[in-house]
Amino acid sequence: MKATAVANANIALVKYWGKRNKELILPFNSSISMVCDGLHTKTTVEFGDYDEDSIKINNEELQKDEKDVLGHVERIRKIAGINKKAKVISEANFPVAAGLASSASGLAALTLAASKAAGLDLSERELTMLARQGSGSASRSISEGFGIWNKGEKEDGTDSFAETIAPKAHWPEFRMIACIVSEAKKATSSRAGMSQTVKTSPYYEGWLKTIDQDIENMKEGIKKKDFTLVGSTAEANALKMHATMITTDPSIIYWAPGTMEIMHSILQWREEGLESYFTMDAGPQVKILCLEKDLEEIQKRLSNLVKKTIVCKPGDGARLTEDHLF
Ligand code: 2P0
Repeated sequence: MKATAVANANIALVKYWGKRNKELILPFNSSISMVCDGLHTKTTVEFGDYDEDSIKINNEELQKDEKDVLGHVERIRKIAGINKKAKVISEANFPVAAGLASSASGLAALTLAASKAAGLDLSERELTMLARQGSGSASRSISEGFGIWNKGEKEDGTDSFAETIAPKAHWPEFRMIACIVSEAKKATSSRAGMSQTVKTSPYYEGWLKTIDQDIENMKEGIKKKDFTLVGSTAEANALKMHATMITTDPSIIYWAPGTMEIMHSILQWREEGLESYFTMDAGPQVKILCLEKDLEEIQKRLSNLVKKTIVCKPGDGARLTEDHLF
């Protein structure tokens, strides 16, 4: 009863920010993302004769369980109808809880590994719905390439699943450069932050009103490989989400001075004809969207602005491996 899974992080091009149902994790709006080759979590799960559940993430015992990782293990155990305790070891190859979607890759890998170890054989769609209940964005780390998490309409969440819009081979020239502005853990978690935004931001309704158009533009842009449409839609969408964060009471400002410096530089470079776009999540990191042909020049210019960058292409979905961590 042991299995290991690897799942990549994903970066939203149309963001998820706000839940209509917190227990089942059902979002107010659909979101679109790219699975990031190179930002991954590997997780081994074993159900056995242990006295209690134990979880180690990056060599540290799980302390603050904000995502209720143990609850997610229990959810999977119930579905499988087993009662053995779990040993879970998980390793990410990038900074955790700093706005690089570590929970997405972590919960996606845990969902696949734990369900397999528990003897379940779920379809890809079922896996996305189960991962969603661990962490919303994890639903988008199950399937490969560019994907959509459909918000669904039903109260029971059975139509709120993720699926691939375009496989990774559709647009191999697409790049995302994650600029690590700060490795400090963020002050406001995305779970608490989005709940507070829904409750208090006067702009939240305005955000929701514009999402359907963003989703349509993004789908079309990806389908046609129209980089200008994808980049400009993603950048505007990220700015709208941050406008709702900034106008939350109390205000949530995820940007650091280094974040702004990169944003301004990208705007300047575009004026000069070097096309790239920025997007930011619940943290100070800037993710730059560009095409392979411009990567070298952008990296050269970035070397004066930020010490650490990670370049990702469209990546694989979650997969099982025999290479166990214990
Ligand atoms: C996203 N984020 O679409 C957005 C953009 C952060 C900003 O999904 O409460 O960790 O576990 O469902 O998935 C982060 O939220 O939140 C997130 P929960 P999650 O990528």
